[in-house]
Amino acid sequence: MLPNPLSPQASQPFWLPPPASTTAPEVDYVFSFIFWISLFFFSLIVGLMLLFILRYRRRQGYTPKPAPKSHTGIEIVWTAIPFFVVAAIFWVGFRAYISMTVPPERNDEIRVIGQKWSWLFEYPNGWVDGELHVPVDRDILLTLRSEDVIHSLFIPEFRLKMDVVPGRYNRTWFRATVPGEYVLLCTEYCGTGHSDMLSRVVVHEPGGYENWLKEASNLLTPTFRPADLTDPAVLLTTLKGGAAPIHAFVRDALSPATKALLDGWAGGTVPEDLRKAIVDDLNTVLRGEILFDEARFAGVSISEEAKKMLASEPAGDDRIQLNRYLLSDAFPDALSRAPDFAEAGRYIYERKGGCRSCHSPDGTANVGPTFAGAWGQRHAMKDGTEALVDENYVRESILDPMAKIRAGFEPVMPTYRGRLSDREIDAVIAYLKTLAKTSEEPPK
Ligand code: HEC
Ligand SMILES: [Cu+2]
Repeated sequence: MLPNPLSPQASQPFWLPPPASTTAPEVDYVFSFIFWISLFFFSLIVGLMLLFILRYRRRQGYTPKPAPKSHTGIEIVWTAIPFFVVAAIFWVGFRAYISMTVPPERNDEIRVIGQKWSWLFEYPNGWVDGELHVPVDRDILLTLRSEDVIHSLFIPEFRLKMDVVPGRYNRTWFRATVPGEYVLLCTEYCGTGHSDMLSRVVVHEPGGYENWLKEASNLLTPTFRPADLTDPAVLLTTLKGGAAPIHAFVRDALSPATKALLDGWAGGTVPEDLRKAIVDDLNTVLRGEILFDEARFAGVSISEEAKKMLASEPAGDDRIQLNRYLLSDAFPDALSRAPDFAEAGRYIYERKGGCRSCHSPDGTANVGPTFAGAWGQRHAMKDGTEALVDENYVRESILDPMAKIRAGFEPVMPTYRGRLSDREIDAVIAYLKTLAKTSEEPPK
């Protein structure tokens, strides 16, 4: 009997990345099995060869005796042994192959799209993201297709590898066992940007995946967002002191690092890292990750909605709602009900649209032109004409990239027609506008 590859005693080669899926021990077992058999026969054959070279070398004054022409016994042995060895390798490998290719009946399906040169993951609720997020200990079915050439999805810690072929769907599945972050890459050479075809796998703790998906796909639905924290007056009066008691709770919610930044700020222009730290912290509050208790609000004037919510011991979505009420009480001007289009646009640029793999935000030329400072400029086109980078030009570039080709670049941008909605294109435009700001310009 072969040892069960799933047993804890299954050997774990130290030179492989730590396993993080249920498939990993099976694959590692096959790997070790073949490795040790090969090593055994390698040593045996090379060892005997060296021994025979020494022992039966030609010596002076010695005539070799004639060797037998054939020996049925030996021939049976050297046919039978390899037969059983190869059959055992087949059995071990085939068993692992079957369990890798046949998905369990109950699973969560995520569709994977490979394209030059990025990955897109489509979740059951329709949200498309550039990263693969999955819950721990659940069976995930991946249905893979390609937009252009052959790619191959590889997650080393999961021992998961599947080709992504144009014109057909491939399937594979896995069950992640260790929460954390892993690298996902393309292992089929697919052109200039092949080595940039990297992404992240995030394995969430129980419950984290649902929260992430809800938050991610909420991006363009109107919510409270700290829209105007670039206004120094708002920050000064509300956070640095001398403000109404309601602001104490917001200050409490800031992380120690943010508080330190805030204390070090002497007024005037709000530095970008401080603004970002505050926006990040407040978004944590908005996501309901911080719970405020009723006692804290004694003598503080808050809205009726917030009072009602506080009294009802909110959980889940209600908690998010409560924090929104409280934040809007604290920041009547700094929070808007409108979605933050620029922030959403950055998300589309980095993840959903995968624009980042070709367009840089910082001035470095890539496969495509950089977006830094592009807004409002006149760009030379291949056909000798010029185009102004404005709403219509960007929209046309996204939906019909071949209409105008920028001089000095190849016409390789894929169309996003049917893949980005009008609202999402608006968001990308809002994001491009933020990249146009130069340092001399006063913050809006
Ligand atoms: C595969 C690489 C690639 C991807 C992905 C890509 N682009 Fe492009 N893009 C290009 C190239 C190359 C050009 C220049 C040639 C041309 O004008 O078509 C370009 C041109 C543009 C231009 C005109 C730029 C200028 O300076 O005139 C805009 C705007 C643009 N892309 C927006 C986007 C957006 C938004 C996305 C994501 C939703 C995106 N691109 C994704 C390769 C890409
Ligand atoms: Cu690829």
